[in-house]
Amino acid sequence: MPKADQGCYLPVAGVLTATPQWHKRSTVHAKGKAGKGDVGGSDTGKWPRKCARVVSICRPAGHFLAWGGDRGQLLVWAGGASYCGAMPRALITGVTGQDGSYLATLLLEKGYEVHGLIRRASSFNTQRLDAIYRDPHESGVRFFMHYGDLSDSGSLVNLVRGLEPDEIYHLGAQSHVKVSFEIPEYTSDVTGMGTVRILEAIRASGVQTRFYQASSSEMFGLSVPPQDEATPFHPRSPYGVAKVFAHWMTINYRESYGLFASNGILFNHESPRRGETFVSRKITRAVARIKAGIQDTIYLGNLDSKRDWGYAPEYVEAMWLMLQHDTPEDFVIASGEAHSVREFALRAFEHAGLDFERHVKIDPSYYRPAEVDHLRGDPSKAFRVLGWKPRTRFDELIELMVDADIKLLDDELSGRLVSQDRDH
Ligand code: NAP
Ligand code: G4F
Repeated sequence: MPKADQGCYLPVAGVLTATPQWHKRSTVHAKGKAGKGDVGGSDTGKWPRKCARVVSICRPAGHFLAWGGDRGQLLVWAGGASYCGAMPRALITGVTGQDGSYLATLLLEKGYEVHGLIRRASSFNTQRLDAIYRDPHESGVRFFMHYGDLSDSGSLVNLVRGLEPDEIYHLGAQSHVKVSFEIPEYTSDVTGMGTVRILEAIRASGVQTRFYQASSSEMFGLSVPPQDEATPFHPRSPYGVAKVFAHWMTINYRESYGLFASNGILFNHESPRRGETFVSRKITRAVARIKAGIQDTIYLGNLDSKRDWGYAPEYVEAMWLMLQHDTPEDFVIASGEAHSVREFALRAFEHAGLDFERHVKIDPSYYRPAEVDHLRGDPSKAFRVLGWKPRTRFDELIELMVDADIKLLDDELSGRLVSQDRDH
């Protein structure tokens, strides 16, 4: 599939000290003054830029477009007298999920052409993408969706081969821990084998791409906090076991075939787009409903487990940074703080002026056969190497989620659109 033309960038005066190899992504070092037409540029007007990544090289050799930048902005250099520009292309599995929808938005803002894998459902499953979806018949569209399934190798091979993406973000999974105890075989297939199917699609097609695997803090399970990249795994659920398998498969393809493949070991991250049956969103939705007088009680399971909670839009920035790094590596992405489910609920009720004790009841059916008691990540490596830092803290996260659910409910009520809760 030909790449969409990104338009014309004016060449920038500068020297590229490394010779990019057209068949491989390379790191180039740029030196010199920013020229006219520079869309990046530093505060001083010089190119301090350590490196940029070559994303597209046009033959004859020597003409290329490089981009990158330490603040995530698009920097463009033209090597040689002329160049052709092709925008970077990304494929996202799980694009309809919480993270996929934020990542698609981020990549579009960065100038990518974005392709998302969606699975067939009997009703629309693309609500989280409403803000970025445009009819593909219109001109200038840069976001596309393709049917496929992580259990279907053929669809994955065809997509990778047909699109030749520069970057693949593999976020698709059966991602609910409690549900994974009820459907362990399916979870292993989609969450574990799904990763192998994509890795094999990359290998079989020979497409030069960078691969991101959505690994999880759930892999640490019983390991004592704080958990970092060197902490041993001890998963406690079929989901956690499947993620450990996928994590090691990603490393294996990196070591065996030289694939640029990185694992992001992300701790819990939430947002107003979080699935309604994860505990954070279940609580903030219930708070909104209790406040509006259409619900009285919320039933929860284990209130004592502790999680390291962050804000999803910031966590997808880390995914992107990992694939812009010079080398494929694994990174823990976390806030570094842990709070109990009880603290989360107390703060959410308090923010809405409601009494936690009056409205929260325990239902043991939400307990898990094996629990992960305490997750707290140490994200020092991501701070140091990627320059990534979380910005939204625990209280702020809860407040923004409660406020968003109150607003959403107001909107639904005014349109008489209140839907039924279907919790697991
Ligand atoms: P999510 O909201 O549950 O989204 C999961 C995505 O996977 C959805 O788009 C879903 O499609 C898709 N999917 C599920 N089964 C599929 C299949 N058989 N074929 C194709 N697509 C399928 O998850 P998330 O919170 O965005 O998390 C993204 C990834 O990060 C997941 O791999 C998750 O395990 C991992 N992770 C999440 C966290 C976190 O705290 N959020 C932390 C660590 C790791 P539908 O919309 O059709 O269901
Ligand atoms: O919100 P949760 O379901 O998230 P959990 O199990 O930590 O998994 C999430 O984070 C992982 C990263 O660590 C991801 F890999 C995974 O995909 C997912 O996004 O549960 C959080 C805690 C658990 O200890 C659970 O037992 O909340 C406790 N909990 C208490 N009552 C409940 C409930 N969880 C849910 N879902 N529903 C309850 O009523």
